[in-house]
Amino acid sequence: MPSGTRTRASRSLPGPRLDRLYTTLCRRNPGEPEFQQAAHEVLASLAPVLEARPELADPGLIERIAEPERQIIFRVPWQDDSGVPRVHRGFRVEFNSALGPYKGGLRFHPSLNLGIVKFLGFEQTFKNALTGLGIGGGKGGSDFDPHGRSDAEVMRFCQSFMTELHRHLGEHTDIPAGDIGVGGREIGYLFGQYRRITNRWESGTLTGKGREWGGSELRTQATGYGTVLFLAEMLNVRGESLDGQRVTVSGSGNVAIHAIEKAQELGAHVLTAADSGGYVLDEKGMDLPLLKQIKEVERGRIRTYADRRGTSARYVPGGRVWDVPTDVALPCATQNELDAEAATTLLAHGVKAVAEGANMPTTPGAVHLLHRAGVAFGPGKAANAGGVATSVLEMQQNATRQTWPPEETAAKLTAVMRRIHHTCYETADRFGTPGNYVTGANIAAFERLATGMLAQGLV
Ligand code: NDP
Ligand code: 2IT
Repeated sequence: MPSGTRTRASRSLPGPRLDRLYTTLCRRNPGEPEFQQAAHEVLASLAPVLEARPELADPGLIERIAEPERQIIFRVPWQDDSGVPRVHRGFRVEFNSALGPYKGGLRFHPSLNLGIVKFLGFEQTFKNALTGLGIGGGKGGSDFDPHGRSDAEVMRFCQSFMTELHRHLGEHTDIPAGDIGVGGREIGYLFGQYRRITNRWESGTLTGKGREWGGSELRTQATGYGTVLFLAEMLNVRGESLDGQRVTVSGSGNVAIHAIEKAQELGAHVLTAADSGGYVLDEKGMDLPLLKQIKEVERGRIRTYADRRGTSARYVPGGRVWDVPTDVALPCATQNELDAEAATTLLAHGVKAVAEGANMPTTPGAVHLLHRAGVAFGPGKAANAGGVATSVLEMQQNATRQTWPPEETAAKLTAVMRRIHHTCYETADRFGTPGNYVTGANIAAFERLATGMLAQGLV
């Protein structure tokens, strides 16, 4: 399991007022280290903007930004293939709707709990604000584990999950999508149940749908592609490109596979992929058709890749891809997977850039080391925003009953990633932290969110 979450006691924020806010937040959200960590990172970025724009420095405002508007927890009863009754817990945290309807993915993973959903919803709120699009933030999911379950079991689970969740959704209210453990198959079952219960073809209520029934071109690829497009922008600022660079990727799910695809398209030599069991290192570069066959078609494990690939690849059980010498690291699996020890190893090998395909995969200690060493670091709320931005393209097509061709969607995705990069870069510069995409992303998102909330009477 990922490690490296720093304890609350080891952190302090600039300024006694922010410090007090953080202390209160920890007291009111006990036992939720990921949520505390995500909130800390944002609060620690805000001092320059609160000083420069006193109209946004209302402590009540920041307190409200850190408090979800609504938290829904529900029972999900279902039956497995042997007829055994099972029960799991469902969550939807509707975090902030100042800028648009709640928008964010659903995660099915046994580790999921309320604190993790809150961290993801909080990150999503800032990510969505940063896109400049009209979407608020939310997140949800369940502690159900789809690994090893039959299609029929996954279907029954999804139907039960939606039987409760549907009453909270709507194209103007709350629009889920996928995340870990939730891909095209699950979105299909969820949408089918939503349609059955409501008797409405309300395609704008879920994104990540199949292209034949309301989905958008490129939504499946968008998060991984977008992460690499953001990375290319960061390298470009430094007079470099991806061509010929060695890249290591963690994970082998939706985000990882499409990050590998885009990185290879731009000339990179991608060396690794991983899952929770270990990683593969392929000296010849990852064979993407083989990887897709194993992970997407067969829903198999990454060790099978080494079995089938031949001598260029080996499987390292229990290992971490960050031990492999690389120019660029792309964490695309889960939170806190790249810790200070891993960052130290990456730096010893001369890493130049890290872009987060996953949400908060890099621990605060690792981010600090990378920044101090001058490595280009793209935080998830900026680098992986291409997924949710393409969800908005899907919603736009649903609202107008249109289907755009792939080139049009691709051009819009490229444009949004460039714009997000520019916003982060320019904001970091403007607030005296040049090259720091973390402060740039947090301040730019905060400015938009705070302005919207204040104008609406802080509700
Ligand atoms: P998938 O379920 O498709 O893939 C997840 C991958 O990460 C799998 O290879 C999985 O391995 C691995 N993984 C999951 N949990 C752990 C863990 N605790 N330790 C080690 N490996 C783990 O999910 P996605 O690719 O969609 O999501 C990956 C990340 O990207 C997440 O952080 C998600 O929040 C983020 N993200 C996703 C977006 C999307 O559009 N899907 C958009 C933006 C961000 P295994 O199969 O062994 O569990
Ligand atoms: O973390 C994320 O941005 C997602 N899981 C995608 C959210 C979305 O609504 O497309």
